[in-house]
Amino acid sequence: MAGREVYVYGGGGEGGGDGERCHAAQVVGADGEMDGEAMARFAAEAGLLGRGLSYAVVSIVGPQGSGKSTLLNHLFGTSFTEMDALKGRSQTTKGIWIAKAVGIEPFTVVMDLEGTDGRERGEDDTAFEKQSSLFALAVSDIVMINLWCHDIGREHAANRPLLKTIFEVLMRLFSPRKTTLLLVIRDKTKTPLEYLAQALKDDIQKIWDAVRKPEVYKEAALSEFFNVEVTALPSYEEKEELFKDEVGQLRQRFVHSITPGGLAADRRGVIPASGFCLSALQIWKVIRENKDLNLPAHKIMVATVRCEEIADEKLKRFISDKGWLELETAVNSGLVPGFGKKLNAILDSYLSEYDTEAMYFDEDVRTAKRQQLESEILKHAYPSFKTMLDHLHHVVLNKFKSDLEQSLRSGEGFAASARYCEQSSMTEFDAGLRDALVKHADWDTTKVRSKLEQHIEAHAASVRNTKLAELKATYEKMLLDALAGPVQSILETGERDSWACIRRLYRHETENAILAFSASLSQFELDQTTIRKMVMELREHARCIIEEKAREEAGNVLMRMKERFSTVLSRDKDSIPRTWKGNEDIRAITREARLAALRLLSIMVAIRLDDKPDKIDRALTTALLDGGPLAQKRSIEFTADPLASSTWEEVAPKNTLITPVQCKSIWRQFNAETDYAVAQAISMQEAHRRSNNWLPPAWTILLLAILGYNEFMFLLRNPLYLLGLFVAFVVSYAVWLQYDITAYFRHGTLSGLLTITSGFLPTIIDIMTAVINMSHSKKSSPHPPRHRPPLHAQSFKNQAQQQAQAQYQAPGSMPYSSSVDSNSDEEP
Ligand SMILES: Nc1nc2c(ncn2[C@@H]2O[C@H](COP(=O)(O)OP(=O)(O)O)[C@@H](O)[C@H]2O)c(=O)[nH]1
Ligand SMILES: [Mg+2]
Repeated sequence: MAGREVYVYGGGGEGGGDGERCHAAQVVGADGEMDGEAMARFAAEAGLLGRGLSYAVVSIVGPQGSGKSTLLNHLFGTSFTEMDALKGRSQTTKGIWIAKAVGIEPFTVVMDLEGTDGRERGEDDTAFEKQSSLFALAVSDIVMINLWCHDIGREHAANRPLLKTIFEVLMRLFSPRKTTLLLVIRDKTKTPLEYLAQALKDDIQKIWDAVRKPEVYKEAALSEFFNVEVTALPSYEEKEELFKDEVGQLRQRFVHSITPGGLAADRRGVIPASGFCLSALQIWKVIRENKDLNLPAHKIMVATVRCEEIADEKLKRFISDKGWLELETAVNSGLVPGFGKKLNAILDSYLSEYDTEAMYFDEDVRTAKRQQLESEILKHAYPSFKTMLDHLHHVVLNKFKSDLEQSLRSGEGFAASARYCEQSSMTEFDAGLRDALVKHADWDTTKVRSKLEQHIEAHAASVRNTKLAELKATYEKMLLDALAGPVQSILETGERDSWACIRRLYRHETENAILAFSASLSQFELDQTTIRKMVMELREHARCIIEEKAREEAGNVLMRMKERFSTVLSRDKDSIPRTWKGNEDIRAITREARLAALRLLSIMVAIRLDDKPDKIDRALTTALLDGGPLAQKRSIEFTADPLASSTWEEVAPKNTLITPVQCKSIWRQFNAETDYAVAQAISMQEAHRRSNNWLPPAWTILLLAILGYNEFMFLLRNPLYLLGLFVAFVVSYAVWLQYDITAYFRHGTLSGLLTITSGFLPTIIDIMTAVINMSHSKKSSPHPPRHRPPLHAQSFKNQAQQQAQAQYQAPGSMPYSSSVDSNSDEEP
């Protein structure tokens, strides 16, 4: 259907407004289709949409050509097409027309319906007549029924089937709205109106009673559905002026028709103006499909659709709202103070717009759709809120970190600082949260909050661990400084009470450290188990330091033993180096030196931090020092060697540094490497003794002098013998110079003499050659070169080599891989 719109400017007729524009449109065409667009355009342009409930709908039904359009145009200033009086009663209006009443408050929608008597369309069109009548009843507050005065009381007048039709279709509206039926008697006669009205009302009652009604309305009174009003007008054609006059009066009844006492005051179930078009469209659709029209359900439907439309429009406008877009952008780049308030303001403005527009729709529907709108807007805003929370999380966590650092730097205790900083951070977070929250949003922030708490706690824990590690390291270092040096020194001295000293030192230093450590720990407010564990670890660490030191010293035990041995051997009690003069008891000194070395070994064999007495010292002395070859022989026979074991009886394996068998091996090596020093001492003593005895005893010299006096004098008196004596002296002196005579005689007179004799002839030849050379060339040196280095120099070199070799061998690896001569453990 091609909708046609008519714009008429009022001013024609008495009812015409002063220049107000009259909007009109044909909404149902001859094809019976409703033009929704034309309807919507009319509503928008005429300004119906914003009227809420303050608008009224008036329609008119009646026989074709009964002057309906004429009446409407005169009443409302509209311009519905009227039939040309000269052409007679032929159809003019087709379908349904709609227009705005000019100059009438409230907004009044006027509907002109196609003729309803079917004179030209025949019976087939009854359906359309019924449909349009039903439509008029469903959407109008006031339905005017046009009647010819002369038809009143006539059994077969045109109005009877019309009224019957109206009442019948009315039954198809469930719970219909209370409509005002204004019966307009046209071409009134002189019969008084009261009489006519009564006759009409009786007539209507009769028709009402005769109408087939559904069960629910069986007993229903006419007044439940209709306000019946009657009015009469003079003939427009014959008494035009009078007609206009009375129409003018009638018009006044349409002014404020919806206020109490007005023509349509009793109306019910009004659709808000913005839903009018939709409602009309839907009603027409239902009627056309010949379905029953459930007005209350229809009302809900209209409310639902309209509220949804309004809500959608608000949501769209919110999404593109300038303020919101700015807020959204700002949030992306950081924390926005007053986020919640700002968002709230924008949200509220759209919600209140919604409220205004949806005000007259069904409350339940309206509220539900409002909530939907709100939650949609909040859903749209949620990512920004989430970003805000992320910022807040970040800011607060950073604040916590810097606060904690500052507080710790200013010397506050850790636990107190962490607690205080966490509290203040969480307070700040909560404040930020309140600032960012939107009034009605049920956004769950507990997860974010607990996540922040977790992060704060994790950071605090990591700082605490670092601080604890630092503290632990400090005390460990302190213990290392306090224990390592002294322990080494005590072990080096190797006194009998070395371990007692170490124990005292260990206890004293450890207790001191633990006392201070515990005091430092108190600021962390740790639980007792943790404190106990940490203290135990520190104690254990102190123990480890000592054990490590002891192990290190045990590794050097052989070297230390040899040092100790050579110290005791080579120095006397006053630490003065010994000169082996021959009267020393080398055996006793050696034993003493070995005993000292053995004590050192016995100290090194085990860690004795537990104050348990042991017999290691005695076992070692018995087995190694006192036992000797005899004891060993016995041990082989009876396998009762106390050192033939890899554990010490009283010592736990973990505390063992040197096992008994290792001790044996070390002792063997020790002996092998110290034997030479003893042998040297002995030979030095002997040499010293001999060096003092290489001349014959004094009494022999005296005897020789007495007995050989004559021969001696004879030699001195004979010059030839004197010369011979002189030559012999010169030769002897040369030989003395050439040899270290005392060294030869150190090993006995006979061997000295033999050595000298064997070298005598070559020496004489050498001397002769030298004398000859000297006489030939005076450039020659007067002293012949020494051929051999002194004997003792070689022996020292030997000893040094042996010592160096020993130092590479740790006791742990020594016993079985030792290169010690298996015979060297025999006591010299
Ligand atoms: N007798 C009489 N004729 C009228 C009256 N009003 C209008 N008419 C005439 O009736 C004819 C049909 O009028 P119209 O308004 O087009 O009737 P509608 O078809 O019901 O809209 C026109 O020729 C009018 O001049 C009236 O009050 N009395
Ligand atoms: Mg007409």
